[in-house]
Amino acid sequence: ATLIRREDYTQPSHWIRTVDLSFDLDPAKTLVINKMTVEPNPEQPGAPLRLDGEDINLTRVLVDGEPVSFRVENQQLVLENLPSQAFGLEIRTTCAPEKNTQLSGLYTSSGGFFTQCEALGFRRITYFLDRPDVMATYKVTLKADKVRFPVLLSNGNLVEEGSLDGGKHYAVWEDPHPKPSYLFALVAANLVRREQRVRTRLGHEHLLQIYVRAGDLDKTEHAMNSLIASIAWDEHTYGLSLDLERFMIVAVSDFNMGAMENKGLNIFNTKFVLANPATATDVDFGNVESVVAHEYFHNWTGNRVTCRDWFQLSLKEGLTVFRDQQFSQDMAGSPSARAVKRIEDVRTLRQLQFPEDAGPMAHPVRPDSYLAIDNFYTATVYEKGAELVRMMHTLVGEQGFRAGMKLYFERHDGQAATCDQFAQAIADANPGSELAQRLDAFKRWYSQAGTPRVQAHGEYNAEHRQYTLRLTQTCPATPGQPSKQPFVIPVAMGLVAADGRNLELHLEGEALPRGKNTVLVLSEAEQVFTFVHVPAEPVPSLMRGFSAPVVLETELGDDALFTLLQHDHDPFNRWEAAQKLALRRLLRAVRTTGQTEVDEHFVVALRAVLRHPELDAAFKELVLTLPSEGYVAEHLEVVDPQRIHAARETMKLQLAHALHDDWVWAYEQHADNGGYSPDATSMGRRALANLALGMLCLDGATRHNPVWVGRTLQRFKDATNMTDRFGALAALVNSHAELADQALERFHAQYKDEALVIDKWFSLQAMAPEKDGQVFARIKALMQHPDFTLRTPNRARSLLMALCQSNPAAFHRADAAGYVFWADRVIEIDGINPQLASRLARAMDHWRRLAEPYRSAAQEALKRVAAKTDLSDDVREIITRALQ
Ligand code: DPP
Ligand code: ZN
Repeated sequence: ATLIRREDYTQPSHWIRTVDLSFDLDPAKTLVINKMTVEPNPEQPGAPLRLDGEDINLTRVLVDGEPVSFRVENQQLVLENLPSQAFGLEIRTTCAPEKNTQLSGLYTSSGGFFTQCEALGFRRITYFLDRPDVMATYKVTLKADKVRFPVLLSNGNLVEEGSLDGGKHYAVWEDPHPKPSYLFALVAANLVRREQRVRTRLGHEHLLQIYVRAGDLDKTEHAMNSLIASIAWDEHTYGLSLDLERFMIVAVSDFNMGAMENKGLNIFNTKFVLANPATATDVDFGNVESVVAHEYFHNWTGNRVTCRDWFQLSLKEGLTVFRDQQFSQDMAGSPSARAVKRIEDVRTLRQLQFPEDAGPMAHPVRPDSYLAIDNFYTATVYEKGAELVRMMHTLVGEQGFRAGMKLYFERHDGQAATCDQFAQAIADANPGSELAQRLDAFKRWYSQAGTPRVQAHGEYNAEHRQYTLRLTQTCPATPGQPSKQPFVIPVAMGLVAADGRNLELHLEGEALPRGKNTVLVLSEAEQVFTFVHVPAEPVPSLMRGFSAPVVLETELGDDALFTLLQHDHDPFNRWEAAQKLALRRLLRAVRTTGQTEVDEHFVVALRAVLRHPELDAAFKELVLTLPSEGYVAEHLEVVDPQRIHAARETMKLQLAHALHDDWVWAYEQHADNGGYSPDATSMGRRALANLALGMLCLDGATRHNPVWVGRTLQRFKDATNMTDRFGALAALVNSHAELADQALERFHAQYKDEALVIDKWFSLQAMAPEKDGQVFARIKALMQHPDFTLRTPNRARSLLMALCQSNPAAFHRADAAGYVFWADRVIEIDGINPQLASRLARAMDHWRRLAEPYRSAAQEALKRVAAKTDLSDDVREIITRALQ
């Protein structure tokens, strides 16, 4: 394997214009006939054609119908002395879908055929120029046994179908839109469907279909509603319409990713399609809505305009995540519900991307090199990439951004484009904007890795009624990038007076005040902003709405944070103030005694939020939830996971006790048992009720007071939807109540045929707060459970990622047993599914910052994996970087 570099990009030697693929589908041996029209690239006359192929058997190569000589080297089919004009190329291969445990290319799941081609799966189906800048139109013929595989699907439109001899049938599909090979898909399986015809604003009719296994049809309504809403939203917001007569979604239970945007035939992990109130929680409903939207939005941002090369992945992913975030905010509705969604998105970014940016896998949003591209489907490319788009949106405004998108499609529709071209289009549509003026500097966000730190220092001059705000920025070194140039950072901000007023913002030298909220642009290492006519010493509210993916190092004392928590106009910064207050106390405990002591002032402030007459329940739930152990660890030079766990558990228990009556009030006010509706308000009420119940159950279990534990068990039994039932079960499990085992058993018996619910059952046990090694022991025992398997990624993740990524106190053990377990599983899974293995491998990214004895033990485990000579490129890349 060799390192692939962005700067080495060259055009392909040939273009493939049309592809006529025919499949004779058999799980053991599938025959693929691939007839292409190929055109030499005039810029590279006479160059040999090197087609990628992996794990397939080549049986025939014809050029313009004649056999030719060829050779296969380094997983490439090499053809020389080809015609200098367009020619026909036919390639026959066979593959064994049932043996394909990697789930990349053509594979079987529950007896059906499915494909996954992004990023490099198409080469596991046929020899091809498997790169996104080679775009062709596809005609696909599928042949399969009629009884076992009654549904035959591929991209585009169905043009023909019928019966064949020997109990087989066939279908022919044509996709009129040229596409890169990674967007190819086929499905042949025994599935049922929900379908609906919709008419769009332009008056066009479309057929929407969702295919699932028999028995899951009653879980498809929410996905269908989400799809219809996505189509309407993209037309309304960006003027982008569905360009196909038919749009299909297929659910499959064995899938590496969340979902895949294949043209007209999205293939989804069941987890992100199936939802009904009885089996899915509110979080699942929200995820289905946003993933359905995400994949649908790719139809324009990804498919119509695709990526020139895989280094440009964020061109489609960052932009599409931004679009699905916007969509979900619009669906949430009220300003407060929008803020809740924003807070959740930022929490995800901080939990996943900030650590990535601070570790061995730190890479720019547009990476410079990779060994395995699958390793770069990261939080940096996706979530930080979305923040880059959001900053552009902030700098040019809503209308300006829409104009920029319009220009982007005018320029690049039908092309394979780059991140540079996207930024250029947004800037060109907004001449004179802050973005256009500083485009080159802004684009450092694409090329420089690391999370910038912004320091703010404010001074109030009472005599001149002036407030000067000094902002400075730095960015830590990352692998291969020892020093950084300043970033262009939009700082949305306001000033809040001690009495709670949000002040008018009047910058020195400007004729008019800017209102109570403005955006400063920090583009130098240090800048000073002076506000005039400031009546009293203010508390600065900076990075409102989290206006840039940076760490704001605040000098604010507790009193200032209490002021923001109580009065800031910006809900994000109210939440942030509470997080900072909690974080500060947790860090103090970790650095000193290990024990937190929550102070009355903090308790009173939290109580005020919890009992606030106007704040939404969803927002309260976020404020009252403590920062995660991982987020606390991010703020420490040396990480002792056990100390962090102890400090956080103590604080949680103290808050459970100190706010006992308030939790009772919150539970009783919000735990209504009415009909289920997945709207933002109802979801918020359930979230707060479940948080309150968890606190009451914890307090009860700890004090051996059976009242609330008993009520929780009753709630678990009586619940009329999965959110409430699972919330009660989680309360029992997380408080280590004696009744938990009985509830777990009952839950398993009740849902044993619902794979996605059983995944939750595993992960709940694997993520329980560790106590005397019980959780780790249970995870090891659960590995032997008859329902457990490493072959289905969702199931494997439900135990292994839950332990290694989400339960630091169970994973990081003084006896190193967690690391031994990790190394064994990485090696074992690498033999089955390298993409899954490399995700698990990343659990050790941060070993260097661990305190002893964890650090040495972790290093030893990494070295043991590194010593294996037959590792996949995927795992090799992660382990090598970690040890570098
Ligand atoms: N299927 C993945 C996504 O939609 C990769 N494109 O993000
Ligand atoms: Zn995507």
